[in-house]
Amino acid sequence: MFTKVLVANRGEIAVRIIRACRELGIGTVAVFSEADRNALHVRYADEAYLIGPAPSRESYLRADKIFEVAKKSGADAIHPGYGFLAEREDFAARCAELGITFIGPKPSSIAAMGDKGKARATVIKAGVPVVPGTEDVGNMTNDDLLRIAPTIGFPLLIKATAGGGGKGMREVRSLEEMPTLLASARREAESAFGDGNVYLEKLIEGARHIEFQIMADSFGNVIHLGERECSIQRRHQKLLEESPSSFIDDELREKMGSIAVKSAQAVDYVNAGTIEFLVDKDRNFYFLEMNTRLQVEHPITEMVTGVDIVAEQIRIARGRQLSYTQEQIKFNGHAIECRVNAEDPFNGFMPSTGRITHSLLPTGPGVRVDTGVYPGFEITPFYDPMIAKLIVWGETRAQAILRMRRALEEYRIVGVRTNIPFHQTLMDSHRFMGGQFDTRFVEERFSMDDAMESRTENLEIAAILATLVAHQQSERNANIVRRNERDTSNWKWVGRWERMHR
Ligand code: MV4
Repeated sequence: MFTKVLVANRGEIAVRIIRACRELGIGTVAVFSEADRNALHVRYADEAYLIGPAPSRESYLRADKIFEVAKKSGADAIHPGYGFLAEREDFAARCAELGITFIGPKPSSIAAMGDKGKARATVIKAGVPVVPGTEDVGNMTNDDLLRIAPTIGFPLLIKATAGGGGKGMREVRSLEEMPTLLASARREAESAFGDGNVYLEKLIEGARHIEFQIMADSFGNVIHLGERECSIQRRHQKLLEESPSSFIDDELREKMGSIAVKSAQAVDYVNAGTIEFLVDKDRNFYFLEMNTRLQVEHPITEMVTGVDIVAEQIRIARGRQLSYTQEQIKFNGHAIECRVNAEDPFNGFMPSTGRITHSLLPTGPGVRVDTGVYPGFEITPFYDPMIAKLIVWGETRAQAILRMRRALEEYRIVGVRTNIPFHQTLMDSHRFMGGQFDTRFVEERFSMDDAMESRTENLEIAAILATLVAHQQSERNANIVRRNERDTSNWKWVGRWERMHR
C-alpha cells in the first residue's frame, strides 16, 4: 500500500498523475525547478520541493535530487511520467535498491526494449512480425552491414540501436551511398546517445504509424486496450492522435492486439506500455519498437475504453491484479487528441515563449483538456513546447471531428502563439476528414494556406465528408471566425474581457 507518491515530472502529466493519486486517496509529492515555482503541478500536490535550476539536466533529470526528496518526504513510490527518467533502466533499478516502488516496468524490460536491435531479436523469437532487416545483436561493422544490405534490398533504412524518434536514421537508395550514410548515421547516434551502433531495415514507404496500448500486472496477465492512430506528425513530433484508427477493422485489431500482448510478454513486461507498429498500404503490419512508459496520448484510449490508465498503473505497482480481463474491454465511440504547442504554425512552427495573459478553455459535452498552464504562467524555452492536450470524444469519428472543431473555436490563449490554427486547418482537410493519410501527410501534402486538396475518390468515406463539408459551409454562412482571423478574434475577446472587468 502506498501512502505517498513522488511525481518525478512537470506540466500536464504531473497534474494528471496527481489527480489519479487524489482519487485513490494517496498523498502526492511534487518536485520543481526554478522555472516552475508557480507551476500547476506544484499547486496541486500535497508537498513540493525545489530540485534545481531551470535546465532539465540540473533538475528533472537529477536522479540524486529526486531520491533526496523521496527520503525527506517519506514517499514510498515514484511515478516518472513520460520523458525525463521514465525509460532509464538505472533509475528504475536504483529505486528498487532504495526500497521505493518504481511505478513502471522492471529495469530488465526497459533495457530489453531500449536497445532497438535487441528488441527486434527478442520479439522475432516470440513470433512477432518485424520489418525485414538485420537480425544479429551486438555491434556490427560496416563490412557486415555492406554485405547484408543487398540481401535486404534497397531502399533501406539505417537505424540507431540506441535510437527511437528518428535520430541517427538514414534512407539508403543504393549500395554506393551506404558507406557515407553509415558514417553520418553513426556520428549522429554517437553524439545523441553516446552509442554509434546501427542496424538495417527495409524501408516501408507510405505507412501509417499505429500503436497499441497494453497493460500487464505482476501475475502474468496482459491485455491490450486497442490502438491509437499516430500518423499525423511533423519531424517525429506527433501533433494529433485518434482512437480507433479508421484503417483498422475488428479482425486486424484482434490480430495486432494479440501480437502486441505477445511482444510485452517477450520481455516479462509489467505496467502500462505501448507497442508501435508500421502498417503499410496493404495492411501488412510490422513491430517497430516498444515504449516502456505512459504516453502523452494515453487519454484517447481512456476515453474509448473507460479505463483510467494511470490509476491502473498505480494499482499494478501496488501488487494488485488488473481490474479487467481482455473480454471486459469494450471500445466505445471515437476520441481525438490535439496537442496544443506554443509554436507558430504560420512561421515554420517556431517555438513561442512568454507569459500567458489570458486563456479560456473549451469544456462541455465530450471535451477534456489536460494542461499544466493557466493565465499568468510563463512559457520558457527550457521544456517541451506542449502546453495542453485537447481531447474530445464522440459516438462516431465524424461527431468527434465536429466536436473538435467546436472546441478549437472555443479555445482562447493569449500571450504566446499556439498551433491551434494548424489543428483548425487540419480539421478542414478533406484528406484528414476522409482518413486518407500516412506519416508523410503533414510534411508533404498539407499546407496552412490551402486545406482544400482535391476531393477523394473513395466512396466509402463520401458520407462522412458530406456531413463535415456541409458543416463547414454552414459555419462560413454563419460567419464563424476562421483560423486566419484567430489573432484578431483573440484580441477582440481580450478587449471585451477587459472592458467587462474595469
Ligand atoms: C521506419 C519507417 C519505414 N520503414 N522503419 C521513425 C522513428 C522511429 N521510431 C521509426 N521510424 C520509422 N521507421 C522502416 N523500416 C518509417 C519511420 C518513420 C516514422 C515512423 C513513425 C512515425 C512517424 C514516422 C515518420 C517518418 C519515418
